[in-house]
Amino acid sequence: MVNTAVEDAPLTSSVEALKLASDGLRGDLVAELDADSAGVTTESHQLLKFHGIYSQDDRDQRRVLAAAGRELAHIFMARVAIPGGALTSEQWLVLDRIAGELADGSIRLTTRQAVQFHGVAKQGLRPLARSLHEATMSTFAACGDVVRNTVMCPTLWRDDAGDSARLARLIASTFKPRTRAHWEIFVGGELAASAEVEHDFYGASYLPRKFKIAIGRESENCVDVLAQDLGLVPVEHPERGRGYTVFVGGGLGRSYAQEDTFARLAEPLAFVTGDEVVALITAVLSAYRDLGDRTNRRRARLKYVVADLGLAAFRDEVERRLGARLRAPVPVALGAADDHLGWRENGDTLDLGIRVGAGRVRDTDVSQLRSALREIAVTIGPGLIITAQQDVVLTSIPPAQRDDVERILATHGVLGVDALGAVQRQALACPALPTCGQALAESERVLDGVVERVQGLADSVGASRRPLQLRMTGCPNGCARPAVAEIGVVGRTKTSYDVYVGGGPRGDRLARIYREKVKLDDLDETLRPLFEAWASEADEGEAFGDFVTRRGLA
Ligand code: SRM
Ligand code: SF4
Repeated sequence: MVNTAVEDAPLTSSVEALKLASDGLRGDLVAELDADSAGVTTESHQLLKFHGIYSQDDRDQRRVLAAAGRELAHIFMARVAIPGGALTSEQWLVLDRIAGELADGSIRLTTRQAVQFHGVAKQGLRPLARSLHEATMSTFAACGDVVRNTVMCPTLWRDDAGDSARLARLIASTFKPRTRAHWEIFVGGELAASAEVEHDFYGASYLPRKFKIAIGRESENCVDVLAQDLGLVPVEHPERGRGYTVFVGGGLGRSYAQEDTFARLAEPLAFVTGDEVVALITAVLSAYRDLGDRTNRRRARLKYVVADLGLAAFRDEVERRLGARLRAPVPVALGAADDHLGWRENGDTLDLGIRVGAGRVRDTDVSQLRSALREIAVTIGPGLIITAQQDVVLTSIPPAQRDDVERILATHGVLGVDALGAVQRQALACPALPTCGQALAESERVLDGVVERVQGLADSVGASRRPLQLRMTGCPNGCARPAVAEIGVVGRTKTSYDVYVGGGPRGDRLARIYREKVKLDDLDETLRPLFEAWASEADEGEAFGDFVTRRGLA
């Protein structure tokens, strides 16, 4: 069957059957990639996700093509998993080349520190995978019912005696599926003589759904650690010393079509030492593998298992699988997220965080960020860390080269942090139209206008420079994490959005619905009463989300 609707199959049982019958995620992918057609079947669409690839269509062209009775404009999105978002300049240059030669000319930094390529043709998927492979990168398992890209606060790459950095890499390697299908199919490796045995924690049908892990800092929660299936925060235990408080059961997606779906913050489960983390995650995964809902993909995430069982019963389940009692978690009080922008000292060198609007690195008439980063990578060669705010931090720049970096950015029209408006500085948006098959409304493409509107509102009440978190998505799946933002603008219909307020800079509180079905043209007037009250009545330095929550305005 040719895939015309690129959404998930409504019934999991079909996806579950597909996984079981896929021969280690192989299915018919070889034949499908070899075929002349531009798209793939529904079955291959599902399997490709495990390989980090989404079959999509250009939705800007959908209506015209359908009216003309023509086939959809098939394109593919490929997501590269990058643990903790860390890349070398050499790797960045490979991504840059792929963007130019095989994709739509852009590199899309994601809210999980990964990279996406949009607009890839089917024939480009194998060359793309080979180029990545040569630079020790891959799209494999960046999507699908597996452990996704591990997110980590950028500063943990250098602080924390390297413990968390080692852990991020260990988690990424330990929880990669074992099947060699990706290398056979995309990279041109040998066909495996016999099907390999998958990890115990996956089994042949993998997980009920995706599973997300982040390592965050207590002092500043830039990764939204409570929005994860499993979050880790480095802490000091009074008797056991260094280790992690582990949180479980977070997730932000919701479905309008299913009322018993909801956003949820993760709860503290236990304290573990660094060398106990992998065993604990394995036990959590095994509980999720067996208890997660495999009949309804919309309600299949770990958060529903934890919510339905209750944390205490879930802890019992994990202990049983671990064969040991869990220690009580060390309490964590999360601090406001740092955006990691601007120049920062890093030992004898410097880091520079650069704002990337909606994570889209490309060249436009206004600014040529892609060219600028390419020139910096070639001439200076810093490390790069993608942040969970869709931005990039250039690391380990010798102080003597600071001026060179600034000159390259300025000649390419890339704004320094001081030139950014307060709303612009933190705003996030998901890709939505024209690539996302689930988008109900625009997001990334209208972000600049929405930022301008909300900044104008802040200016008009005298709150110009006060930090403010605005996050926007084209549907309630919540890919830019609006559910924990101070202001969340979430696509409801083609032309209207639900407006949430009251999340906070610490990511420790869910936003609440404020107004439904708001037109973007009315957004500033809809928010005006809250802004006026904030400007005149808030305590010194009180964040917008904290204020509207304290005053019961949300
Ligand atoms: Fe997401 C599905 C983009 C982070 C919740 N997400 C999608 C898909 C693949 C659409 C689809 O299924 O057809 C989007 C691709 C659109 C495109 O054209 O590129 C998409 N999600 C993104 C990215 C690129 C948004 C961004 O602006 O950066 C992020 C990629 C992350 C990565 O690198 O792995 C992204 N998605 C998130 C987050 C935030 C996070 O993880 O920190 C969430 C909310 C947290 C959570 O998972 O609860 C999120 N995405 C979803 C959901 C709802 C899942 C749920 O169980 O509730 C879907 C829908 C689904 O899985 O069926 C979804
Ligand atoms: Fe697509 Fe945005 Fe919805 Fe995510 S939140 S599924 S990117 S429209």
